[in-house]
Amino acid sequence: MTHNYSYGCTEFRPIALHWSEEEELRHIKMDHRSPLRIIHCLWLIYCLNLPLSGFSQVDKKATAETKALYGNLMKIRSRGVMFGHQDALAYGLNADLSRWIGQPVKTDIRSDIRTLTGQHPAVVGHDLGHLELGKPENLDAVPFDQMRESIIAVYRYGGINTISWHPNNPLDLTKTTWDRVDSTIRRITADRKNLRNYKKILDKLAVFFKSLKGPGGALIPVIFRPYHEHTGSWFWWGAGHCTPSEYKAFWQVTVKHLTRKRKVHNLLIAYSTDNFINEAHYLERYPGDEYVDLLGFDTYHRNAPQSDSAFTANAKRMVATLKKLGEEKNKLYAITETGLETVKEHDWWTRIVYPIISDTGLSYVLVWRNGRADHYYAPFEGQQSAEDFKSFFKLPQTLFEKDLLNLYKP
Ligand code: BMA
Repeated sequence: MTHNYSYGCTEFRPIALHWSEEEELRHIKMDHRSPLRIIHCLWLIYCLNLPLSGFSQVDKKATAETKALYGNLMKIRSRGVMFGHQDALAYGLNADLSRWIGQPVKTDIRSDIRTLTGQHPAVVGHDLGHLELGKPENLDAVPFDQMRESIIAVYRYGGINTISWHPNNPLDLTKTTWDRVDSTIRRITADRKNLRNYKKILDKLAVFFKSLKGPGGALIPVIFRPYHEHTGSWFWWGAGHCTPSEYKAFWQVTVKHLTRKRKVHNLLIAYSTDNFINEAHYLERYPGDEYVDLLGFDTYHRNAPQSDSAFTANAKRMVATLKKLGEEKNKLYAITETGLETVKEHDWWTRIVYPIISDTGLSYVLVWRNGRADHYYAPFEGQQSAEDFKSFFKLPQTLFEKDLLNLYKP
C-alpha cells in the first residue's frame, strides 16, 4: 500500500515536500511514542491544512468544496457508477437526426439523456480546445461563455464537470491537436522562450478555471483531464512523439503552473491513457501520485458486433488494473471516455456496458459527444438503443442527476 499519509503518525511523510537531510534525520531519530513527535505531527497537519483521515488529493490548498468533492467522490462509489456524457447540455440530436443547440438557461435545460430518462447525466464533459487560440468557441463550436453557463448549470443540479483539452500545437498554433510532429514537448520544456509562451497559454486556462463560480460566488470544482490518450500517437503529446520522462516533466510543469503559480485551487487532476496492455504500460508515463487525483482510461468499442466479447474482456481487464492501482494509491478511477459510435447495438447499455462497470468501484463512465448524425455515442429520442438505455438508467448501480446527494458539501 502506498498511501501518501498515515495519521497514526508512524509513517507520516508527505511526498510533495522536500525535506532537508537534517530534517529527515531529525524525523527518523524522533521516538515514535514521544509527546514531542505527536505535537510535531499535529503541527504539520495544521500547517498543511490536512484533514485527519486518509487524504491523497494533489492540491493541498484546494478550495473547501473541491476537497469536499474529492472526499464525497470517494464515498459515493459504494452506491454505484455515475453516468457521464460529453457536451451533454451543449447540443444533441433530435429523432430525425437533426441537431439541437443548447441554451443552458436556469430552468428546463435540455440534454439527450434527460429527454429519455427525465434526468441529466451525473457527469458532464467539456473541452477547452481552442481556448489557447483566444477564440470565443471551442474546436467543436461550443462558445466558451456558453460552456461556462453549462458548467454552472451542472454544478447547480449537483452534477460533476470534467474538462478535457484538445489544444493546438503550442509551438505552431496553426497546427491542430492531431499534429503528429515529434519532439514538441522536449522543445517546449528545454527552451526558455518556448516554455514562457506555453505558460502564457496555461494562463488562459487559469483565467477560465477561475471564472467558474457558483451562485454563492464559490469556485466550482472541476476534474481537469489534460494530455489524454497519450499511449497512442495521434496527438502531439502522444507516445510516439516524446519519451516517458519528457511527458512526465511536461505534466508536472503544467499542473504546478496552474495550481502553484496561478493558484487555481478548484481542480481535481485526471490522468487518462488510451487502451493499455498491462499495469507497467499504464504507469509508463504516470507523472506521480502527487500530480494525479483520478486514474482513467479511454476505450472505444469498434467493429461491433464481431468484437463484442473482445471489447468486454479488454475493458474488464483494464478496469481491474485501475481498481488495483486505485486501491493501492488511494485514488479515484474512472472510464474517462468510451462509446460505440452511433450505438448500433440496441442492447449495448445493459449487455455490454453494465457488466463492465458494475461492482468495480469506478467513479464514472463517460460516453463521447452527440456531435453529428454519423458521430454520436449516447442515445436520444427514437435512437435504436433508447429503450435499453432506460433499463440501464433503472439498474441499481447506475447513478444520474437525482442520485447525487450534495457532493460539494464538506
Ligand atoms: C473527437 C471527435 C472530434 C472532436 C474531438 C474533440 O473524438 O469527436 O470531432 O473535435 O473529439 O472533442
